[in-house]
Amino acid sequence: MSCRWRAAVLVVAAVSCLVQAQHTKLQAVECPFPEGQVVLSEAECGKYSACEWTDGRCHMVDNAVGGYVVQNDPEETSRGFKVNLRKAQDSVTMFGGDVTNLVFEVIRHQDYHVQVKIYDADKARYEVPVPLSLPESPGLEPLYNVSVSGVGEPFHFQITRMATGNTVFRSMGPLTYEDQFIQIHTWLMSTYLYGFGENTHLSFRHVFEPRTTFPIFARDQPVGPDPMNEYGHHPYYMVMEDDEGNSHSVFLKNSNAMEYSTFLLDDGTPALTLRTIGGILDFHFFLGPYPEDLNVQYINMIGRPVFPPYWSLGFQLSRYGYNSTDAVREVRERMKLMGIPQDVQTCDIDYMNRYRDFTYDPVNWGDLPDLIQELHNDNLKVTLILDPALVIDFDDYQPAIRGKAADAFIKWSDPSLVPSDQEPGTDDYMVGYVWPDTKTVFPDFLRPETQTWWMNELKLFHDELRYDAIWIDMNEPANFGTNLDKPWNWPPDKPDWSLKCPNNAWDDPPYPTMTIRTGDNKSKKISDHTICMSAKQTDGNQSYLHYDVHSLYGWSETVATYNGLKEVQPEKRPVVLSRSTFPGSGQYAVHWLGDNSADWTQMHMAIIGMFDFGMFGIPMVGADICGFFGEPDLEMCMRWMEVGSFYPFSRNHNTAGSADQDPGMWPEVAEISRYTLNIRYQYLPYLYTLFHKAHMHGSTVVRPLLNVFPSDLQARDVDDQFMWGNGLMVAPVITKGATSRSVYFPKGLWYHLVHGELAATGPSTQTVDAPLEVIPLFVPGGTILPYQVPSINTVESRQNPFGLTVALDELMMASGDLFWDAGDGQMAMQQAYMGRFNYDQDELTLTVKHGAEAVADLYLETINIYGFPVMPSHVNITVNGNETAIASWMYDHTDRVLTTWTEVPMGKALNIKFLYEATHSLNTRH
Ligand code: MIG
Repeated sequence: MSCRWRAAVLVVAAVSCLVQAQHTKLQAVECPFPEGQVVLSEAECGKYSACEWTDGRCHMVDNAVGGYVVQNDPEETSRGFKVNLRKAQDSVTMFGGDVTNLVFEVIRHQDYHVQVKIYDADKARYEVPVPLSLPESPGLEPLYNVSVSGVGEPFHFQITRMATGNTVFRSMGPLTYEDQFIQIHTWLMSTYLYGFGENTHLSFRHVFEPRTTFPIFARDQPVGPDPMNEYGHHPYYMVMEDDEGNSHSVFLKNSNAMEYSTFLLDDGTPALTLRTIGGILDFHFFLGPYPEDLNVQYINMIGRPVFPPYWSLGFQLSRYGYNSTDAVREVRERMKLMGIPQDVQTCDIDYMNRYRDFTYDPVNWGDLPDLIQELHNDNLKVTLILDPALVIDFDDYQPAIRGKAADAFIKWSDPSLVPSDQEPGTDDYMVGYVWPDTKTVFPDFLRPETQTWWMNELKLFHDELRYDAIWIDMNEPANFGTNLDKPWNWPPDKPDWSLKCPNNAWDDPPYPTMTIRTGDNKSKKISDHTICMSAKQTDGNQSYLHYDVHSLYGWSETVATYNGLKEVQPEKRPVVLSRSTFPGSGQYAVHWLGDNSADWTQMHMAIIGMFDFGMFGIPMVGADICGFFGEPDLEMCMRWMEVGSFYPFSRNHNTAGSADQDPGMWPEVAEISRYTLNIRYQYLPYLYTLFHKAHMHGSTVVRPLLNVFPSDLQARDVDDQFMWGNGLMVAPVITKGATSRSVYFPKGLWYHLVHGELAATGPSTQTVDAPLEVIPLFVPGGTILPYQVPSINTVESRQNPFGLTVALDELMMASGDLFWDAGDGQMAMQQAYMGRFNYDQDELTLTVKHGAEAVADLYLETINIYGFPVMPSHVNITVNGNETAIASWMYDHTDRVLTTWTEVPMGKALNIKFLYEATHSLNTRH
């Protein structure tokens, strides 16, 4: 008898195998405790009726006792089915507030996408107000089965991949569903688990042994090696199920504070626990089948990434604590003197007047408008930072005055909570303290009025300072000293004060999650370093507790800022750099990985962070090159500039008070940075094409090897090498003192990018030379990378001749494409250029799909063919069918690289034939 209940067809099936599953020993499903993950005493365990002490361990009671019972046969709905669940035993609880009646609902979307919601049958609970793109009607041939236990049985559900029978989700043990504690466990098909964030992962692939728990909750938390919750909130993971590479991914649409634990059951089966302290269980399952398909499927639902303007792919320089316009000028001169490419100059909070948003320091930054003009004249763009918190000066500070008029700020959820010492004029706003010397309020960006006010402030500010991009920091939101005597930077001449959160269910939830005991959490509260959970926010229709929408703060500020920038410069693509993100943020924002340190491990973690954010739909990402905190030595900064030259978001940034670390500081670093950034700038046309694809289709830009080679088991553990698309592999040295490194080459031919000699035939692992000045870069056979002669900035490089790097595979074939447009402005597809390059045997063709005008003045001049077997006797070029003159060619016998120089328009169909002596065979490769 089948134990599967297929969602697509309403059949109520028996559940024999599901019942069986209930009897599996579940000692490993430990009870969570507010005190910590490990409960050592029986007495402690005994406080919770949902837990029991057996074999020296505290674990969840059996599903039949602690879970829910299925009440009825599945009821068909337009898109799936529903069943009602009831708590098995009312007295069994973790923290109380158990929801008695639940609905388990399956909603079919695409064939590869099914949603499962578990919610309170009697009362609406908070649901995340972030929109998703869902299809109007479901697919007809789902790749999945969803089955649920039968009437009267303990509730349990399972999703399988029909083609293989692989498990996608298989709930295990009791479901716990309390007002402020929801927990579900699942068996996993393998330990090839990736994703979840924003966290500090030491490896891309997750660890199961020992049991590993990470919190998720937006938090101003510098990067470090412990499992910590960082700035963003991304409950999204992927599992690779089998050797073929079949994979699924799961999004839990929930914005409350969460945790996930990975562990092995006693029999070695991998398992996952998900916990959240509010909202509902709202899962989206994707069936791929391959990792890159999953990204595309998920990202199309949450929103495809913003298309960055071309200039933002150039190198960016920043630091906290330039402290004057002259310091910026000095650094800029250094960059020019050293000939290091740069496109963006960033100013951090020190440009502001007393850290007030929308102002600038009249003394040290008094000529900031001139500096911006100088930088613009120099073909650079300027990014300015803004913090969300605004000073409570409602007498003299216009942005706050206008904000108050718009009633733009976050309030206490109840007037009785407003502290008695509240400053006059602050009404029932929640008042905190961040950078400015006066207390602050926090805009509620969910409110339409706040969005309008913010837009207007951005406009007025732009009238004064012609910024090109806005960096929104501190938007977790960060508040200093919450619950402590006073903030660390509190003015010493004032009596101690800090934002103190009340003692109530929201600010002291029964299970505050691991966020309170990891990282820098001094008050051991969920509100530590942020505002109180008892704040109230509203979107005009509905009000929300900050407890629920805390992790949406950055997202909401991002949307407001993006829309504001569209108003400020309608003819430009908005560039918003946000620290806090939520699923969907990628439609509006780019991201950097936050406050890291000058540390070799963190150089590695940054690659993992880029992989994670690729999964989260925010491909324009990078870490602070050379480290934010701490001071790198020459070697570290050189290695970091090498790898950072290949971050999509490539920015060197530094904290206040530490020594300058811009690449011009050391002549050696300057020289190597010039060299590696020139390679970046050379291949920017390729990177830009990848970003266009990400924007149009939801594909990733930086890829882990497993996305490109999903059935290669070895590739699944590689997280110290990364790819740009499928066509370029970066294998940086991120180890102190190393002068070589081991590189894993998946199947196929791999050439050294720069000189074109064959590096490896994969699959193989090779030790590659990498003295201090070398970053190993490879191009796989089969690829054509479009490039442009690099220059000191993208304004110049975009005028330069094009070239092609053609890397032949074993069959003498290769292909690639190029997207090209004005590089900024609203993308007009009919005007944009799309060229397709194809190499087959001895013939290279360029097909112009559309937009020849966009490349009107651009020429293809150089073609480098890697793996070319013999010296050609003749090279014949036709452009649009007419023969044209060939300038010259050169063949390097040792490297087997053929280079031809010509000058043909990029906008016209092109065909190049390479003719050989008949005696030469094409199969001379070894
Ligand atoms: O509390 O604006 O992550 O990049 O330089 C520090 C000053 C505030 C944190 C950001 C960092 C930025 C810094 N900011």
